[in-house]
Amino acid sequence: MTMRMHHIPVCPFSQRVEILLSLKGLSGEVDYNVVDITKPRPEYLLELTKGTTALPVIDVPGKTAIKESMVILQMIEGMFPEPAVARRDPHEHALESLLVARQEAFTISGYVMVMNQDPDLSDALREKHLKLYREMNDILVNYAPGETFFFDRFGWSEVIYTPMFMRYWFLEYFEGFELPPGVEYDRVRRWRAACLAEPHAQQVTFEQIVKLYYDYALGAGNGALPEGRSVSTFAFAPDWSARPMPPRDKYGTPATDKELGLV
Ligand SMILES: N[C@@H](CCC(=O)N[C@@H](CS)C(=O)NCC(=O)O)C(=O)O
Repeated sequence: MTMRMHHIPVCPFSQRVEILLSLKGLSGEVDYNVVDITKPRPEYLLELTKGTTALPVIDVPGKTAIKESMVILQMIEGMFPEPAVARRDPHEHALESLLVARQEAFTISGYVMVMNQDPDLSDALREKHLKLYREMNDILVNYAPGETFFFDRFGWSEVIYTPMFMRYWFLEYFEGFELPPGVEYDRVRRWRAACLAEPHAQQVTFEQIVKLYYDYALGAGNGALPEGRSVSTFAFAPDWSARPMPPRDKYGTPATDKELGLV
C-alpha cells in the first residue's frame, strides 16, 4: 500500500510526518507530492481536504484522506506500531502529552513573532515566546525522566516539536532571538539541542528556512506576495540554494525580487 502525502515545501507539519516515517524505517512507504503554495490549490486536492487549503493531507488508498499533522501522526503510529515512537505505557504517554499539549501555543507564538511588522510590539512578543519556553522547561524538569530527550530517546514529543525548532531559525535570523542564559531555560535548551541534532530530522537546513521564510518576516505568509514583489520566496524556481541570503533587518528597506535572486 503506498500512501500519498500532499504537502508544501519546508512545511513543518509535513516534516513531523516525514520524521515519524523515517524513525519507523518507512520513508519509502509514502509517495510525496509537493504543492506550490504560490498557486491556487488544484481541484483534486480541495476534494481530498473537503475544501480547506492547509496541508499536509495524506491519501490512504481506498479510504478517506486524512489532514491535520497531529491526526496523521496518530494514524501512522497506529498503522505501523513497530518500532513504537509514542510511549506504549498509558501513563508515560500522558507524561509526554503534557508537553505536546503546548505545541499549538508554541507554533502560534513563533509565527506571530516572525510576521509582526510593528517594532513596538516586538519586546512583548519576545517575552510571550520566552514564557512558553519557561513553561516547557518546567514540564521537562517536573515530568521528563530523560536527561536530554523527554525519555531515553528521540520520541513522540520530539517528533512534534523539532520541525518548529527548525522553523524558529527564522527568529534567530530576523529577530535576533536566542534563549537567554539561565537555569529557567537550561532543561529546554538541552532538549532543543538534542532535537536539532537528531539524524532522522535533517530534512531541512538553516539556510533553506531563512531564504524561504523571508516573506513571512515581511508579514506575508502562505505564499502571499509582499508589496512591490512579483515572485514569492516560496516559489520553486530559482531554487533556494542558488539565491543569496536575505537581509536580516526585517524593518529596513525590503529586498527586491532581484536582490533575493528570484528573477
Ligand atoms: N494544523 C495544521 C496546519 C497545517 C498548515 O498550516 N500548513 C501550511 C503549510 S506549513 C499550509 O498549508 N498553508 C497554506 C494554507 O493554509 O492554505 C496541521 O497541523 O497540519
